[in-house]
Amino acid sequence: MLVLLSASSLLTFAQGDSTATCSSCCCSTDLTPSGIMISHVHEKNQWMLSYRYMSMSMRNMLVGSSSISDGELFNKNYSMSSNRMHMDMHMLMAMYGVTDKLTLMAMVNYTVISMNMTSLTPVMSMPGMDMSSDVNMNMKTSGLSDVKINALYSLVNSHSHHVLVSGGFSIPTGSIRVSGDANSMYPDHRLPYDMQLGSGTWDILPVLNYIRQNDRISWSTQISSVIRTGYNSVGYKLGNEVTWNNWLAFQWSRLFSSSLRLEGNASSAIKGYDPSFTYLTYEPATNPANYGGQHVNGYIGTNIYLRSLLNSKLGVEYGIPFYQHLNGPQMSFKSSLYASWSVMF
Ligand SMILES: [Cu+2]
Repeated sequence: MLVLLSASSLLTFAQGDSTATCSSCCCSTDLTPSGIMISHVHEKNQWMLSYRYMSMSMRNMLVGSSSISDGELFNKNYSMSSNRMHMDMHMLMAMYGVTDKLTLMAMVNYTVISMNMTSLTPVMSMPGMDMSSDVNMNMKTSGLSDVKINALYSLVNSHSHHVLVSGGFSIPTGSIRVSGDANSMYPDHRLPYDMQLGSGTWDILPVLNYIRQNDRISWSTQISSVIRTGYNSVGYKLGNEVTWNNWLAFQWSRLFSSSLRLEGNASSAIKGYDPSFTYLTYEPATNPANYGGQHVNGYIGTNIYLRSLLNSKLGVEYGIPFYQHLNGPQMSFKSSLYASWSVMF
């Protein structure tokens, strides 16, 4: 059945049907990979709903681009080391075309974060200093994260060129006061910055996006940023961020496309601090200077288009780092996975 479907779609494709569908309905032929949230506007009165799942893994600690051993960490007066961290995000998004040029978008996130930690104890029997890991601990947070609202405006929307600007806000709905439970490593004490669910500040989210669309090949470049407007009620602000995304996608048939994406990101350290950490300096994640840095990630992805099912688009994308230079000691990025499903009506 599937083979028949794709064969028939290849035939329609060969007959030049793709140009007709593209001008009338851009989302279904939008080859944008799963990890890119903002790339298109909708026609007037058109709705899009999507669910997106992101899973991100982090491993081991870096200072700059080099890994740091537990012994070196101990020499820097830290007595805790994080060896792995995992973040799952469930995102629900709605888009609505107010006019053919202006689209509004809202996104709600539910986040689950877990981190494994080891306490460092020197072992004196060895020459130099070796570390034993006698206590392993786990921290977990989950809950609603910051809600994002965006307005997308199409500057150019011709058959082959798409330029849009987007402006938005991140509303501080996610908690910045999550504490550890009674038998965790932070009993009734606030968890480190990276375990909190929100930024605690109103953040500005500008995006400039360009897509070049040919018959079967599309490519895109996008610059986006997160600008923090002030300090949160705890007393700090997360670093500002700028991200540059470039992707290239190939449409094999009306059902199926593949993509390659390169993402560069730079962010600054946390400014200010959480006063409850003043005497808790044994863990790298409680130091505001150990945040931010630069990274370049590469992604490979695929999309499946099921037009008969409410113009569905299914996408999966997987990425690994090519370069990381982190203010640290800070845990490094290991991999991320995106999966998304969107419908249009
Ligand atoms: Cu959309």
